[in-house]
Amino acid sequence: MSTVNYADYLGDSFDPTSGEFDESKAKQQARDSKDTFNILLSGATGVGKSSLVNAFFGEEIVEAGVGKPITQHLEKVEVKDKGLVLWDTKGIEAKDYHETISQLDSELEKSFKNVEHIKDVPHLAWLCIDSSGARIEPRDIELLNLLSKHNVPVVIVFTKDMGEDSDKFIEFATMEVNKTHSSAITPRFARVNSVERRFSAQFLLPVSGLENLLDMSLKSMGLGKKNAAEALKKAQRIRNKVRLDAMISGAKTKVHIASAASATAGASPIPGSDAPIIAAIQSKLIYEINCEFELDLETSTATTLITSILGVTAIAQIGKTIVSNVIKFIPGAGSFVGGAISATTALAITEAIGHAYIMVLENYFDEITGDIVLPDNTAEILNMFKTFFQKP
Ligand SMILES: Nc1nc2c(ncn2[C@@H]2O[C@H](COP(=O)(O)OP(=O)(O)OP(=O)(O)O)[C@@H](O)[C@H]2O)c(=O)[nH]1
Ligand SMILES: [Mg+2]
Repeated sequence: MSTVNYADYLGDSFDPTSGEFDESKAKQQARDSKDTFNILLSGATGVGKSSLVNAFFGEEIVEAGVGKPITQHLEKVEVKDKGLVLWDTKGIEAKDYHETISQLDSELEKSFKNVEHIKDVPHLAWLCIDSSGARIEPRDIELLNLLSKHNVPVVIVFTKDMGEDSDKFIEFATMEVNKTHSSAITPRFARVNSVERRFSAQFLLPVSGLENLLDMSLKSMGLGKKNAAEALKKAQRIRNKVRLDAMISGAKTKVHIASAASATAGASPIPGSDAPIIAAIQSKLIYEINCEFELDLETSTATTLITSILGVTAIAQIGKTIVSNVIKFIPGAGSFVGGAISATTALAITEAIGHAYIMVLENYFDEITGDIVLPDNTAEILNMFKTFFQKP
């Protein structure tokens, strides 16, 4: 683990001269530091791209995002809180689709060249094809070639899957793609039905294939895109246990970084100068954990929680005697010497806060919806936090 200096960690959210902490800047930093999963969506109008995205990432996704037209044929939709960026292509079904493809080509070229925005490249593409279609269109093959040229892994998604009725076309289309497609990257195939459809009182075609699409998408990204794969696990709403594990793991990484940063503050030789810095680091850490768990940072519960949690740990009160009383609850905190918080102590307290807070959030995870649902009663949350925090 590389050690982060506290000044770098806090950036412009902390003013070392006045000792002032800027909450809103820290929140913004926490939001910006969340990894994103960037997915390129392609397919003709009406093929079911939006329905798929909504079913896969949660109902409100398409409306929630802020769309920004990049070119006439490409729109980027950012859903920051979810760590999700959609690149939505438009007009691929038009007769002059070559125009669309060449615009996409130069856009991809640009994004991969721009090293300053290296995070801002598509990690995966879903190329959507309607299962009820009659043939594979040449434009789909051209798109596939284009994506392969830029090393964007592709999952071909057969949408509106009607079970056995779709078998024939999908089998044929898969063969066609494998035959015509000449590239080092082998596309993967998935079939989905993203909208429940009722044919009669007795017969309902359920939503299907989304689990398989998730597994395939994760596989397609391979080892080189670990952060993006973790972001996908957090953003998806298909396997909630996978989502929870990814949120916990992301939050733990944030805890390690913040703990290391607070150790560098604890090592400060000026007595009394370290407490406000450590409190600022811990506040930012709570924001970061909230982001990992996709909790709204602006609710009153979130604000009350932070104040109360840091109140429990007493660092925020700067009273050194209170700190020394708290130390004995913290495993491995070491001794508390001469009024200054040692590097080891600072590290141990920050770790203890982080891990206790993660356990609290895990406790409020709803396995059905995949959301963290906090009670309005912050005292209840705080009591749980205290239990975890003081547990050796
Ligand atoms: N039964 C069923 N209907 C679907 C499915 N996917 C989409 N639809 C329906 O097909 C229509 C078009 O779906 P959209 O998701 O809007 O398609 P789109 O690709 O986003 O379309 P554009 O944004 O116009 O390019 C809607 O009426 C959907 O309800 C599916 O998997 N199964
Ligand atoms: Mg759409």
